[in-house]
Amino acid sequence: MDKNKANTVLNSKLDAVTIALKKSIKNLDSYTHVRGESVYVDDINIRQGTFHAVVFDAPKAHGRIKHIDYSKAEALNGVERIFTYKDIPGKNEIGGIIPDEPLFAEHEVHFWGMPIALIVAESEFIARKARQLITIDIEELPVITTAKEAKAKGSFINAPRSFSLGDTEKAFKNCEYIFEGETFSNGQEHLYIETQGAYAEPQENGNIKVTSSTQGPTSVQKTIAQVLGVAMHKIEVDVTRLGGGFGGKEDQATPWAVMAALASFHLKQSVKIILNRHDDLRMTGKRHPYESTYKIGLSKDLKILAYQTEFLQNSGASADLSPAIAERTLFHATNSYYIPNVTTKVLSCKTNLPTNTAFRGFGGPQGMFVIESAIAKAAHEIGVSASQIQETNLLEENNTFSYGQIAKKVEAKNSWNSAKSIFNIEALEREIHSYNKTHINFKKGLALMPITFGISFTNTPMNHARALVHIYLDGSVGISTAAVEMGQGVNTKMMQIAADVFSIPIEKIKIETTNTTRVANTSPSAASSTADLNGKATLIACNALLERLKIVASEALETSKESIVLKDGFVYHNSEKPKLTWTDLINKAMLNRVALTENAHYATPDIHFDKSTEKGHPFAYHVYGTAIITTTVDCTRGTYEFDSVKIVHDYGKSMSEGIDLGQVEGALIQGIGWMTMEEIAYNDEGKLLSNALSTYKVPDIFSAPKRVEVIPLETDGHDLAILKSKAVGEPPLMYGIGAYFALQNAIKAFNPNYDLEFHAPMTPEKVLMSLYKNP
Ligand code: LUZ
Ligand code: MOS
Repeated sequence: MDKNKANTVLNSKLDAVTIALKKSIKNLDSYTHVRGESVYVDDINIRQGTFHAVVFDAPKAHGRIKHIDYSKAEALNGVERIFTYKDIPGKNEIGGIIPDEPLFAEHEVHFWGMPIALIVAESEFIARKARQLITIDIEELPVITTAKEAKAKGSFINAPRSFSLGDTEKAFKNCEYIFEGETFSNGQEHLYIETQGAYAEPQENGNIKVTSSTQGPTSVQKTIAQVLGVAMHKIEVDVTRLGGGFGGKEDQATPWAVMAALASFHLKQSVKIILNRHDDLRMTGKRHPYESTYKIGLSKDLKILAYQTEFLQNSGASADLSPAIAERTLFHATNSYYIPNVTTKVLSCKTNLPTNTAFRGFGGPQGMFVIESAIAKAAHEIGVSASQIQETNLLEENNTFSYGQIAKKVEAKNSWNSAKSIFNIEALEREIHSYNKTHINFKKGLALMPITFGISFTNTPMNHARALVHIYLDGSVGISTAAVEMGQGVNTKMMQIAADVFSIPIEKIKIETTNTTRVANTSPSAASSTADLNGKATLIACNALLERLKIVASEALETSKESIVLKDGFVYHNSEKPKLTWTDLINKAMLNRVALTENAHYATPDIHFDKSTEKGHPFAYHVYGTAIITTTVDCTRGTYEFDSVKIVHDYGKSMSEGIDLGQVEGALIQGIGWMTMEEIAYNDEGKLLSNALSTYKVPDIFSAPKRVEVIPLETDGHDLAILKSKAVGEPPLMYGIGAYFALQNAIKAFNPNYDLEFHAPMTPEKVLMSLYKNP
């Protein structure tokens, strides 16, 4: 190579290094996405002879199975076999927290869409045809679709939970104002673009490899082993990436993978199952709808002295993650506010809906909607703006949360005040005021939405991760962790970490698939904690390798380890011109028989929680922020637009600004969708009516706010966040809650008789009714 060319190559490499460490890096998956080369489960090259499977599910929400006739379906040409609970060699049980969920219904069905059998055929088309030939006779039983009904009938998943702080009863006696009310927030469909699916391939000795679109490879592995009655080491689960998860694949990717594995186990053939959109919508659970009651008490100067709630969680037919989600509702019941006297209670109500599950925020948003409703109600009745009450009660340093954690490095007021000043709230309010004065058929509304979200799995034992890092002979690096890439950019963050530690171009780093044989016993990619947990493990592994390599370099250069610096692909000794490149160093290490592989474990320090007292320190840290949302309502039609959302968000010190901004924007719009337009509907028989994208509206670019501005809050981050870059996956979803209250304020500007209702989503239909409602 001539010198010029070498220099060009060197320069381009240095550029790459700089870009890796610059925070402006793109999600590196976007290149294959754009080229259509990213591989999802349905894109895997399948083996010859692979069978295709379709699920036969309950056509009623509750009943006893009297008879099922599979004979016509079995006789169809191309149908290989139909599997039911009778074919399960191990346990017909897939519940993760509580063992209350069969893989296949045995004698009763508990929701419309509950899996009963798996039809395996030469093609998906034939399997679907066969499904139509199955007849079933069900003796119907009473159907419960709402949490309230379930409560009335004593139908629960588990025992209620309750958090308390101070003395709520006594505090209410000292309140100037007390308000009580009811709220409802509906469920939400995950609508991951890639539907649920899995591909199982038999290996020698009865081992099975399963490729799954799951956030939790270990739960898939564990559950397959349990259902098949085999050891976990016989099951290998591999995940390349997901086309979205949003919590919908934290637990509910499991049944399909188990079914594929079960069929593969019996047939000794590969089996693939991909739910089509209709099947996915009907068979899988969603965000939990909540029916809640609140009582809020304030002093004359608007301090919230007491707050009491009862949350009724509509858990659906079985537990799944409902108990953990219920818990997070309690953790976030007071959002960004300090309330000295709190009593919150949550009941997980068992109904005949598909088992509801994790969804971005994990019960937190449901809890936060209730306190924001209570504040809006109080403000309306007292005749002040909600923001006055919000501002008066924002968390401060060393305040105690109802669960005993002392708030530290609190940014609630900082983000609130920053948002107000950066975005000139007075001017905004004046603008809206004068607009509303001069317009009759259009009204604008504004709301502020502060957020405080705790980072860590609330179940302390889940907060751990491992990373396996190999440096290959040529200096390239391969990293395996438990992190599942689902569009959130976690792989890019892992690459940045390694590129940063080794100071080599990001192109030298590869993130391997998430695989249970390389990284075992993992927690799911969830709780916004994936980059923190897996990133910390990666950091520890890379640093250990770096220390080892520095010794190799110091020996080669005959100097002390401390004077060695690896920078931009070179080994520097003091400030001398480098004699060794990164690759030379790796070669030297190899010749010296130094291990170029490291396996590291990370467990979040300092966290704990005692369920017997409901007190502890469950979160590594909190994420804060404040959004200002403005809307314009067309008061003739009830339709609306969001003019702007202006956010000051606490990223800590973002390590990947582009990726994190993408997370904030996506979460915000998902939150607005939940609060304003996504309306899940079941009929009284428990049949899903919003069963297609024609009847279930998700936000598109036209319903996105006209303007979204996100300003990073100036802070120094947190040591328990990866490279001080705080978790960003879930918290910004809750900015969307402000959309509900902005709409409500616009309605109030039009209809002075409007008596506030807290019943989300605030669809255009509901807006229209509210505009013309007289109590
Ligand atoms: N999943 C989980 C989560 O198992 N525990 C959690 O605390 C959690 N939080 C948010 C999202 N998923
Ligand atoms: Mo989750 S709601 O899978 O972080």
